[in-house]
Amino acid sequence: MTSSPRIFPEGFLWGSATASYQIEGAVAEDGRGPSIWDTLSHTPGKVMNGDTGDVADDHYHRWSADLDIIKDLGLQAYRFSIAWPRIQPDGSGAFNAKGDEFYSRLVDGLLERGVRPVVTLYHWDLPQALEDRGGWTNRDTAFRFADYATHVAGVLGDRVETWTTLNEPWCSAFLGYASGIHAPGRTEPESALKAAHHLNLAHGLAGRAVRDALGADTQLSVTLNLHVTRPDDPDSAADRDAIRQLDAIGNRVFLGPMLDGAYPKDLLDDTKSVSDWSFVQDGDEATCAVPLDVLGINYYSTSRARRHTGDGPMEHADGHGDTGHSPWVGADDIEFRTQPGPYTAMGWNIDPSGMVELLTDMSRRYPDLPLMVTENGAAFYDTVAEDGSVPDADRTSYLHDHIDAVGQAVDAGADVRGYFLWSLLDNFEWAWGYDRRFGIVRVDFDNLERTVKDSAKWYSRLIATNQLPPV
Ligand code: IFM
Repeated sequence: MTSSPRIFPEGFLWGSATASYQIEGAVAEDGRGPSIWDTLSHTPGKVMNGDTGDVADDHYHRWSADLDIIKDLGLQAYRFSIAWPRIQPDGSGAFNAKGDEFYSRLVDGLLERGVRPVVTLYHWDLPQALEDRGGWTNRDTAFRFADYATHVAGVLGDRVETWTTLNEPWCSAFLGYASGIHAPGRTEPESALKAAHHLNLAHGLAGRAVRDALGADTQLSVTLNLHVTRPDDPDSAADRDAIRQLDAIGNRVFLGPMLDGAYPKDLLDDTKSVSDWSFVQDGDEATCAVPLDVLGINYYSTSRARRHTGDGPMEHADGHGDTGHSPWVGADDIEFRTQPGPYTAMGWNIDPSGMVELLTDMSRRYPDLPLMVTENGAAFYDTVAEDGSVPDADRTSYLHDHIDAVGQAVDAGADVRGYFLWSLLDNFEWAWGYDRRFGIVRVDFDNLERTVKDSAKWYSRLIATNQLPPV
């Protein structure tokens, strides 16, 4: 029996995503200031093979040809981020007209090609000058972010409808300030909690600033990488409680203030030996809860955890890399177990059921809030065939199964409005440099030539028909 192909609702938005530091390059050009990722990537031993984003995909110069690829593939929307240090080199004070012009050209180029621009204001490239004053541990950074957001809204607001404040603040706070695998590379658990709070505050302040500047039609959003973690032994109360704790420090630390207007009490209890949270001031939580029009969700894989008992060594298979410092603040006795395969090149397990679980769960928790998958995709070690093509069947199969999972969630009642594939281009994959390729378009890092991979052709067919093609 052959089943009929999955059809997506009319108007379902199909796009792809990138981020400024991962693709732009031109880090010292046209007045851009240094960011924390410039600093970290130039610190020996912090990024695989000593890679940096100095050149990356050279998208800063090749943007027009990249937009032609977007158009040729039929993508309906393109999610990109703005480099704060390109717009405001020191993170405060003077703005840089050349930065405004670059993103203005990009937005015009998208609109000319019939592609909807979806802007993310912060995808991890904090101006280094702000980190020198404490970075996200400094409350003032949240106010500086709102000023920067107001400026960008003024520059692009006549042409951009959808505004995302932050991308994956969990990574900024906990990988940046607790495990230190991401910039600024600090390993201070209390600083991570402070950073999380100031990111929540930054979201609220900037979201309000953008809405005030652009009016009620603005589509306001934030993108979270919510963790789907399952108990090692579902019958163990201790393991189930470990999952509750990880949900608090991994998910509700942002969902609470942003969507419910308060930090969850269990989170404050779980972390009380690390911090008394006195950096949360009266009225902050209400500020964080700026009303949203859509919630962006990034999903890649699942994890499995348990309370560690006994003296044996702990596994740290949470997929975020191991620096010897845990990003899971207050959860030192929780052990992440190795998941069964198959895996992507990141070592992440392939588990589309997590996508269904996450989308349906979020829709149940926030029934009035539409969802958008703002990132999903996979890194594999691609090979180039003799004819020059890139037959990345493993990526196509991953995409097929995860997009099918999105469809299953929609069938189950989740209000999902669109899907953005990560990523358009192979790019700088943070601590893993150029070793891990997520693109549906190959970038040859010797000559920067682009090659459309087979997965992109498959995705293009899906967009053209709104039906999931077979693999
Ligand atoms: O490359 C990253 C992206 O910057 C944020 N989300 C996860 C992707 C894959 O690791």
